[in-house]
Amino acid sequence: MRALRLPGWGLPPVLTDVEQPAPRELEVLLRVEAAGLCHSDLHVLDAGPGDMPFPAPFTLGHEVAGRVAAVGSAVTGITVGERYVVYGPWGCGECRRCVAGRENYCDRRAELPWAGMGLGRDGGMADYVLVPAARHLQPIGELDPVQAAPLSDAGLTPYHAIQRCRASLDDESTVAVIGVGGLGHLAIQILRALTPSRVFAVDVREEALAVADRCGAHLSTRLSPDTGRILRAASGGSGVDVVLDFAGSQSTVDLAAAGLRAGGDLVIVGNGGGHLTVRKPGPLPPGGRISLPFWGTLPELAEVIALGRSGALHVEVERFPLSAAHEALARLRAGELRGRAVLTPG
Ligand code: FEH
Ligand code: ZN
Ligand code: ZN
Repeated sequence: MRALRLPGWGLPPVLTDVEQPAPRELEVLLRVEAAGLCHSDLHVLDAGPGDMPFPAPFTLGHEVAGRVAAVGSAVTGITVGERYVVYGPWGCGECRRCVAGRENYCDRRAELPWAGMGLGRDGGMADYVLVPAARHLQPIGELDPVQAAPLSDAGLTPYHAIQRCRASLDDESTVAVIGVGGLGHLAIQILRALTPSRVFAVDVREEALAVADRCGAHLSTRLSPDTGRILRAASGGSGVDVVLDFAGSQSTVDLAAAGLRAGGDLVIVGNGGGHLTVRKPGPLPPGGRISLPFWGTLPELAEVIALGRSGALHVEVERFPLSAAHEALARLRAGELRGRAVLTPG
């Protein structure tokens, strides 16, 4: 089978032929129909030896959907030929967090030689992917796998971030979404579907702001030195109640802190490396809370897929055959993609 592999840290990815795995005991083999690209794939490709807490080589791809091709001898409840999306943050499977379906916060994460599917373990930018356990599969029914795959990361990550502050969002609340890419455009849709809050979108690209408008943002504004003032004015002078920063760069973290309302939530999702001094008094308002959410939980993936199947979420997708994976990565790196790039091996 074909697979896009990271052959070693600091080396370019290669599309190569590898042996097709056979599922044993509790494993499930999925024929991949869609594998999304993520900025984290670029972080992995740019990492040098020791930068990531897991070894190379491995096959990339942590945002995957497809049909079950075969099951191991001990698998129950999974139907060959049925379509599923894969929950990607595979944990140890035994600690209290994993047993509760919160494998994204596995208590033994530091001991594991992987961070998840396509992150130290072979992922789904390939013709087939081996899934370690049936619990990692969520049925998608009639949902297009090209829509479902991005929901397992670009959808699940903002959903999880929003769930953590959703209780405070009422019809007088305001939420700023900074970065309207693969995750940001779905964050806007999730906020509009699940909360009465007003949503303000910020990005550097005009075409991304047009996507934000299509996704239901009440205001979309281009990132500039004036953005903090614009957000504060749009929120009636108090500042915004929640900032979801999908870039996590120094400029966006600084903007987020400056535009946050007293008692507000600053949620840093992007891995852009921006940092903030947390001190009293300091750049954050009184009562300000910071969270650094990572991916999402198994139950939340089922909720996101249900939202997708209800028609409440539409993923802006650019499709590429697996053979064009390098072109897709180059377009992602150049910031030229509209929405999410999805490889379709079939
Ligand atoms: C994956 C690996 C490491 C950091 C962040 C991520 C996200 O793309 C997962 O949603
Ligand atoms: Zn990702
Ligand atoms: Zn665990």
